[in-house]
Amino acid sequence: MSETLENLSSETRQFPPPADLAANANVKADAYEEAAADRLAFWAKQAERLAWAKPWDQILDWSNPPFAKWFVGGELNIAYNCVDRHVEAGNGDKVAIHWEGEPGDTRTVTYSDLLKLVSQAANTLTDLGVTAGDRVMIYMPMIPEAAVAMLACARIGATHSVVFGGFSVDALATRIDDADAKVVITADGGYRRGKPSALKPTVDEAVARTGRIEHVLVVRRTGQEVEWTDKDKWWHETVEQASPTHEAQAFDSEHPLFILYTSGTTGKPKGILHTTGGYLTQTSYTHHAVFDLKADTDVYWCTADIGWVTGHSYIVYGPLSNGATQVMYEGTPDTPDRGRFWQIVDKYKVSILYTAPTLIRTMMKWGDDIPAKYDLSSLRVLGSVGEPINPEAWIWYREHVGRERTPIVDTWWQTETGAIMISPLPGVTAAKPGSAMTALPGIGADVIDDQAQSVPNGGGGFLVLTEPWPSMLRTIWGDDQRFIDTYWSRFDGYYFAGDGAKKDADGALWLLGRVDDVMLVSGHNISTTEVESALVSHPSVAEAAVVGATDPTTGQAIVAFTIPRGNVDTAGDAGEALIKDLRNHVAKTLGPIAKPRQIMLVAELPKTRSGKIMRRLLRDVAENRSLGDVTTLQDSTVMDLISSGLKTAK
Ligand code: 6R9
Repeated sequence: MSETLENLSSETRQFPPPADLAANANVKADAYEEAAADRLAFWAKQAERLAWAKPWDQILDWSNPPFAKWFVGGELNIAYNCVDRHVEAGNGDKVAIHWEGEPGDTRTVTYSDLLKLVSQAANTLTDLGVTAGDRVMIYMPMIPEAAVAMLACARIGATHSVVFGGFSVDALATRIDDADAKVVITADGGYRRGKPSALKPTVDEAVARTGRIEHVLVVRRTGQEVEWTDKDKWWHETVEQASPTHEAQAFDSEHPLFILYTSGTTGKPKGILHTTGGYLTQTSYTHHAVFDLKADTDVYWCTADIGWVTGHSYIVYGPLSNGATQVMYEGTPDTPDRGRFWQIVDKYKVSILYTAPTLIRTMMKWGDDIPAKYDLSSLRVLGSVGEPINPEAWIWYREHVGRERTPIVDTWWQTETGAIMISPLPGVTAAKPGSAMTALPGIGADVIDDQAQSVPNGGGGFLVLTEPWPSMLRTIWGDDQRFIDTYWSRFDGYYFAGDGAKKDADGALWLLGRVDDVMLVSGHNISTTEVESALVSHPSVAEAAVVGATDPTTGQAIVAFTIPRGNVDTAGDAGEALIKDLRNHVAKTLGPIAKPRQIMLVAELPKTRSGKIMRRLLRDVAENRSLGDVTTLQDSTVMDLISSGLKTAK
């Protein structure tokens, strides 16, 4: 049986870039030709965006695949590139971070301030015995010190591993053990949903459990009571008292920069290892190219948490290496009210906004009138990351946030790829809503079938990356074999991303979700994404998650969990009528094969901290099983809500 995906939907709308943006774009169409003519020379040119202490001898060493080395022999310091050189160039007074705390307190951090803080933190870490190659865990709220901590580690060659503030003791302790870390940097807590949310107690328990940690550095953010142990040191009594000068030493291009754990769907989390020169080259270039960043005039805002790879590459390393001015926000989008994001855009005149489909769909659910109250005319480029963006959410984003002017860049990438791989270029691409369009210049991507043959336009299959790229993961920390098995063994010579994808008639790429989530219904492979998008295109639906549940006649059957829009009546017969209408709507949009067996109306969906729907848990519900691992859920009460809602609905 062929494992190739069916190609069901046919979205045809297309939006060319505005003429002025196209005329002044940082990167134009010729970049694709330049990179195609000589890929390695293209990346060497991008590496020259950075300041190297020692030039490289070789651009790429791919003599021992899949273990790549980029810019071999070169040396640089990441923190110097992200901070010092902007100060040296006379931009010390420029704002690096407009920080907005959830309660409304603010801080302005200039590049000079950042240099001082990073130098002080580097001196403190050195005093605590941290040296190049040591691992440091970071478990922080969204405050400037989170970025400072990362840069201070990079400055002294220590490898950081950031864990989402809010992950459990178990998740933190497992990661401390796997990375064999010796220091944790944390805070007493941070503000979420209008109140202080503690972090330190989780660290205390994890530290007690692992026994490996020598020191815990604690930022005072909320002022809440904390337990104190002899390992603990206040940030304000150490870092803020330390010498503000620190000479950055250059490290090898392949020196380890960070380990970031991906939860994966099953098994032990994978510690994805990224290194120095190639990673910074690609994050810096893609931030410049995909967002068209003009460092002198743009105000950039990425709403991701620092604990997600998006926060690493597009809050810390990409933007700061480019000398950007950015907004950093601590809290949740509905505190104190549902207009908070738009109020921030309006207040700081944000011109580039990078967020996730889950947030866009939430904003859709809350209603068009909320963004309409704010002045969003400063926005000129909008980005999306984390999941496929349904065409209807894309259109809503453009209409209600971009006011029908701004290009949208739907950026596909992964923790493993380190930086954006597939995306429109805002000044070049006529984007289609729901498609990430094409591989960026210098990147090789394809869709292949189960025989590893490239599928023709109109076909569907597996997304693979066909060439090594500068910011690629170098291995899974401590487990080279798992690195080979997970990514390089399914198709010879290709990186297997784990996502399903299709090519449309023009060859544009449409991402269709994880292949583990693909449903097999009466012998047809159907993607969850397409059925979800069909549901979201119905005017009564805000969000939908679709899973395949075991079925005696069809093998698997489609079960959908659907959140109605705020104003929709779902009580009694109205709910039944809506469900019937939705089943028919999907059948009409995608064909009868995609008609869900069952649709449940729910108030929430289970999501990870980065906003990805955890379909695995919904499958457990659909198949009446007890729930699997819920430790990476953003809100652990959601599953109770869904299960109890279903019981009362029956
Ligand atoms: C950056 C990030 C990676 C997985 C990836 C894919 C999904 C991310 C996407 C997208 C469709 C996009 N994904 N961006 N799917 N369109 N624009 O999200 O990293 O958390 O490691 O997740 O996210 O399934 O394989 P990470």
